[in-house]
Amino acid sequence: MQEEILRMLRESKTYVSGEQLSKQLGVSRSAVWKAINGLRQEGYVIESSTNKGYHLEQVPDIVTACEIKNGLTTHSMGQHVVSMEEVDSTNEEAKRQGGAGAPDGSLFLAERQSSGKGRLGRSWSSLPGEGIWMSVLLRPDITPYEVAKITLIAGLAVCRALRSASGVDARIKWPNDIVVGGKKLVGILTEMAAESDRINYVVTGIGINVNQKQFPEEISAKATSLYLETKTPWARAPLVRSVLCELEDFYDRFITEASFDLLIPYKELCVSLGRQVSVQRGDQTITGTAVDINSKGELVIQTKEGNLFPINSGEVAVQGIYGA
Ligand code: BT5
Repeated sequence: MQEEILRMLRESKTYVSGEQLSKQLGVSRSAVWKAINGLRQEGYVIESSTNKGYHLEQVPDIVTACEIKNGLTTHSMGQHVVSMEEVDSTNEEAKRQGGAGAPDGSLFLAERQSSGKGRLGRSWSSLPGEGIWMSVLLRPDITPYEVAKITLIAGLAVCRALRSASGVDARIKWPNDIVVGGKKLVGILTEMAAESDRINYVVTGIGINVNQKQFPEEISAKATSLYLETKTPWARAPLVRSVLCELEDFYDRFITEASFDLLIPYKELCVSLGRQVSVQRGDQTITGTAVDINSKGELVIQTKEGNLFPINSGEVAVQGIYGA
């Protein structure tokens, strides 16, 4: 009922009377009053006047299902939303629910992650309320070898969404970190469950630093947030919607259009190309220039001897970007 009341208050520019709300929803005036108080507790500022009724003055910066779905234009991404106050990791929750049959495009969000995960067992700083900690569950009909492309799609979609929503000069560090001015704004962790050559599901976990004014000391030299880049706070729900729209657009084209070449828009935003890079392969360090991304989505490194090495995973240090 809170959702319905919120919708009616949003649609009305003036006050909506308690009577109107109770009639339309078929509930008592005191039930309306209770629901209004519930919304206030979530942070909505709702003015009430004895004669005129209720008026929505201010919407809080929260990432509840109700806020995400308000104005969401996708057909699949984010149509099923699980929003939590706290969880170990939204990727872990997506995997649990993915295993239990949650639909394609399901979105898992949390205000706080107690064990936010990076790659290779690293941790992801996920302070409450300051960032977007989200995971999208996908059920693509592709082979496990093609999942690397989903990783690229996620990076491209998030990069485009943040560029157009906030104006920051976000770029992609291959395969899917998003950086601004050499610092990390977004981390993406893609995981999958597959049996031999069949994918059960893919989980794309996206961590976006939004309103942090500072970071824990161990990452402060390499992390940045939209707030730090623009000096303004950002409402998170509209950013989530932009990410979902871009993600759906690229993902649908990837799945349905045989001629869609993801690498064209990807390379335009990829900051790794043309730079000096190095990567560890077993006990060998390959150093050279990142010259291309091939059709498998691998980063191609050319050594000074002219040898070409395609890299499909691993930690690539890019000169001029954190960690290098
Ligand atoms: C990543 O790992 O960049 C993937 C991060 C994915 C996070 C999302 S949040 C929603 C979903 N649920 C999860 O549990 N995870 C996903 P990696 O490339 O391994 O980078 C991790 C490293 O980045 C750490 O070792 C730190 O040095 C640094 N780091 C940690 N927190 C950070 C932050 N908030 N901003 C920037 N850098 C951070």
